[in-house]
Amino acid sequence: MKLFVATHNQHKIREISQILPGFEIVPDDPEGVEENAPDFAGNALIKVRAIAEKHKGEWCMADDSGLEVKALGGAPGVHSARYAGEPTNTPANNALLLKNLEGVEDRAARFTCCCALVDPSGEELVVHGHCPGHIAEKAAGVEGFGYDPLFIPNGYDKSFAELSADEKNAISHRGRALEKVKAILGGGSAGDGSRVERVEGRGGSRVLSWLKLFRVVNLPTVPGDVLVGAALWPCFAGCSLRILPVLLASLAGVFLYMFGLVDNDIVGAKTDKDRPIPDGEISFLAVRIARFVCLAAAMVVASLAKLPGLWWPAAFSLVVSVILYNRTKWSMAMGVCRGLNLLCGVLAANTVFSMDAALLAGPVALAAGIWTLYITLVTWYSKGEENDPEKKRRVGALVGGIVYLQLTALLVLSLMFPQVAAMRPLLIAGAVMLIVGGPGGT
Ligand code: ITT
Repeated sequence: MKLFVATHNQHKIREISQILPGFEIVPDDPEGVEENAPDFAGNALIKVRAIAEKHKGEWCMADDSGLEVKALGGAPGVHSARYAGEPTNTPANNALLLKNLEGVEDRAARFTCCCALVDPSGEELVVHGHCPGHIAEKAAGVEGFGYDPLFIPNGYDKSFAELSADEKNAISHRGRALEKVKAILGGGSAGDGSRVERVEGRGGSRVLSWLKLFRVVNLPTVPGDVLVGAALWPCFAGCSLRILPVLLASLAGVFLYMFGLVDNDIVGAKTDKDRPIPDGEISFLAVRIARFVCLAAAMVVASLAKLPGLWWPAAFSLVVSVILYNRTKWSMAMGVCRGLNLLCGVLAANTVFSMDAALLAGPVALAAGIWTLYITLVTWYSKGEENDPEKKRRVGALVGGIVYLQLTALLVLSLMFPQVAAMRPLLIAGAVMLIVGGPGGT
């Protein structure tokens, strides 16, 4: 497929050709246009519109990119190419950047790439890619172009100019933006469609980034595990359900899950795509603090709820399994996490140990075992889903289906055992949430 690209920058053309190998990249100089928009998207649109006029019925693209340095209030930003004045002079730009950062400790920065596309029908699309990092004290390396010798991406101790082209493209702002372009050109949408930022609908607030980090749609499945576990205890031990500690144990479970999600994104910060850390939407420091806060919040809630002593070793094992899963990606470790979640619920509802309670071991082991197996199989099956939209949809249904399984289990238990009648209002609340919000996705 032919793609006309509005640029006179040969380095960009080389990188675009490397990242989009299956496409015929045709450079076209958008002569005489003035890049005077206040943001990357505006400038990319100015450039692409200038060539789209000439290539009606074809795909056209422009890349507007630049470096944003936190301590300089986002400069050089849209002025990256001409930071030291007209005409573009890379050594002068780099020297000025180093001079402006003399004595500055916080050297955090990010590269941004905005690709504006015009499709054959004339519709305009805009996608972004970011690469967070910091500015080195001095230049290093000879690869790449522009500010590459000064920019050290997060998780690396080498500058962009010291990485090979493949290494840079795998994590760069341009690489990330062009992955989205590839999805658009390949199928008319960016994979699942959600990542296409329509020109008129470009968003992405800080709040949204945090919601994305905590995968908010998935959070409701966690208290469900705890509640099912908690419902098992009174059914078999013969006592009635203590609803408040159980609710607080569910909350502690949610915090432990949030701890796991943040830890997962920290571990995958170098390799993950379209996540708030690699996209530069949330800083490393902020997520490290968030990871600690989530763990501490779980412990505070458990202490306030005065959860029984046995809850603590189960919660500790859960944290260990989470850490293990994030670093090994063993499906079984994820299964064990969710099985332990259920066990935490059982132990939270536990008031006294008695001989009768020993009967509980069988049903609990069975429930936790089934749960561990189900989650292990779903996790194992989900591998590679990011490159397979059909599989992603099926995994979404399997994960979303978890809430229905939990509600059904709770319904059956509450109908069979009067001891858990106290659960019924929760069941109604859960059902209402499902009707209003639908099940969580992947
Ligand atoms: P066109 O407008 O013709 O595409 P340009 O070089 O003027 O070429 P921009 O207006 O988008 O492009 O300015 C981008 C500047 O940002 C570029 O000149 C570099 O100084 C810097 N830059 C962008 N991407 C970069 C990268 O991957 N590595 C190093 N510097 C980069």
